[in-house]
Amino acid sequence: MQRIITIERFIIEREHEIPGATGEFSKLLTDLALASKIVWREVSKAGLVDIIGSTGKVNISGDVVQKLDEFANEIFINVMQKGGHLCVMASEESKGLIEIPDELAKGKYVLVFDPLDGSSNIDVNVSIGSIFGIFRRVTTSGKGTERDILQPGRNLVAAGYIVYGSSTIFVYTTGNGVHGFTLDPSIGEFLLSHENIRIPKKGDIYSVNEGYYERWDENMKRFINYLKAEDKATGRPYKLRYVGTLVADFHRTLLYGGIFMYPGDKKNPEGKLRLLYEAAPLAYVVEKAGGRASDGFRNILDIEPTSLHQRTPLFIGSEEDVKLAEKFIQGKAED
Ligand code: P6P
Repeated sequence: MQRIITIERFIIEREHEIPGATGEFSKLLTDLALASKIVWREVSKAGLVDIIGSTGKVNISGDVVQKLDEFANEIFINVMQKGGHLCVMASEESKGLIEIPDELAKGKYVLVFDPLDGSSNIDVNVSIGSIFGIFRRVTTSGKGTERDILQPGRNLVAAGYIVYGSSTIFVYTTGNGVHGFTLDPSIGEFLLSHENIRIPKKGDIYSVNEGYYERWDENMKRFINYLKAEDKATGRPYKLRYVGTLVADFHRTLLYGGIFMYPGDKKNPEGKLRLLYEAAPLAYVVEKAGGRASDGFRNILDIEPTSLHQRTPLFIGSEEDVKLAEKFIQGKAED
């Protein structure tokens, strides 16, 4: 019988691998697992209680806020601020910095997160998810500031995501391998199910919203046409898979290989996805699994954020597929 390891046990056993880590870092990760279990509980019964449907409000991204969005945001803030490990947070659902209340202890870490990604899919029972990234603070004491938040993904010390789907899985890395834990609802525990995930160097699946084809520039169109062309020697045509929830499309890409894309276009030159709490944490995960993430020209992890909610084009997945996308996007590829 395979050894049953809970995420808490796994984190403690691996604590020694993180340079300078104290128990504080492990507790931060286990708090995230707790927060995601509470979100899962509401997401899994969303169809049963009057939590479905929109609040009618609009968040900073201009998306209509679903009640579950607000609930998830409040849960992550509530659970994470009490742990005493953070000096400041930032969330897709919160316009500005999320300060730690004066009466609560502050720590040396910073949390950036998207509490519920894919909220437009909530009402049709399609997988949704949460994304998080953890930095060490750069200021020395007191309340955290924007300087602590606006760090490039290269500075992350941990990142991960949760997919609330046919099963619920918590995937994270602290730089030493990428590990997945599947929730056993009967005991309310995340159990190790995917140790040391490695993304294939090349895949045969592409994931993009082709509905925007006419908005793309010629290089992007050429790349998609290249992937769809018949050529056995290079494993083409690729298959198209697109859920419409970043976390679900990314998780499939991480396990099966291939490439997920949300490019800029004529209407949205920077695309739709957010750098700080969507692209950068997933870029950190994919790189630790042997993959690559780019905005078409630069590694996502090297981009210095200048504002909390700034967007970035995103090409993420198997190293060979992302590098080929970059060649097309930069106009350097032969068809
Ligand atoms: P489109 C969900 O609303 C989201 O923010 C991401 O999870 C997803 O990848 C993207 O938007 C889908 O956007 O324009 O294809 O509907």
